[in-house]
Amino acid sequence: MAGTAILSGLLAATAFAADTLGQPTDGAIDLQPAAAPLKHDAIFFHDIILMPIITAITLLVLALLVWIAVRYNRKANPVPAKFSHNTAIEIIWTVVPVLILVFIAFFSFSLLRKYHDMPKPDVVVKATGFQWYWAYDYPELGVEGVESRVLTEEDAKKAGKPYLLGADNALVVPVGKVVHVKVTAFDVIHAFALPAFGLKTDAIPGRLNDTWFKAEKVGTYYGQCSELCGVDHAYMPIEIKVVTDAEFDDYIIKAGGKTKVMLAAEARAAEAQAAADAAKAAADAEAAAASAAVTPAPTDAAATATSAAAAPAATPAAAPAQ
Ligand SMILES: [Cu+2]
Repeated sequence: MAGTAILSGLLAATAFAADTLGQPTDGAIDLQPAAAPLKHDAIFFHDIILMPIITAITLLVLALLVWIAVRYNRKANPVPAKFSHNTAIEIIWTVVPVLILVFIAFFSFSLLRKYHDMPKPDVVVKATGFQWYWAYDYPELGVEGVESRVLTEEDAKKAGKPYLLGADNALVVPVGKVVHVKVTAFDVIHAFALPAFGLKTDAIPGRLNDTWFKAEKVGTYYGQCSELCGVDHAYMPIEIKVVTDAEFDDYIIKAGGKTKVMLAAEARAAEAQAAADAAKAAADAEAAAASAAVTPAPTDAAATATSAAAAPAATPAAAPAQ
């Protein structure tokens, strides 16, 4: 009875705790709701593949324990059987777990493949872990060293952000675009993790790890450093702000960078300039060749005459000096 009451109480609590997208919810159980493809796949793997298997095995073992305790206790079964070993049952309890593991491995490896088989990126960001904050770069867009630090409890309250999850500068990315995150660290090992996107990648000094996500909804999403990295490990949150394309372009320009459109226009202009330069050089060369054909070149005889005429004049001038 008490168990049922606790269970129904728990269910009621979870039913009332409407999950907030992108951050943990008080009183909720289960995984944070997904806001990116990898997380949907991870939730499928957890809820549809793993949980039923875990539940079935737990119930089977519990049933076996109860059956043995009831049927074969000293009172119910005063004369125990003397046999040992049973080939058939030993084969079964070896083969069945192997089959279960192979079944799990099939889904597990296909999920792992999705993490590593990254679609072509629209935006590349680099996240560097420091003791104890994150720094973000947009290497292709010319924005570097955006430092992201934890907000004090008071500032977080003012900004309406959860304390220990809210940061002063968020990592800003566009919605519905494939974002590659190059993860590394400056000093010790950190980890770049964000539950709603299904991200968790070690940030290792001297190494560049890759992960990716495609945020499905505009909003603010929170994660934390997830590798014990020192005394302020709990104070280096990860805040990702997902915005529209136009807002993202604004952000990049304000941060001193150039948008993809600007870079493409610059590349086109540089190409046009190079083509114009090449055309001008070709025209110049052609004009030079044409003028060379019209003006007769000095003949060898004329050159000899000139030098012969100059030579006697030079000799007497040089003579008095000797
Ligand atoms: Cu850390």
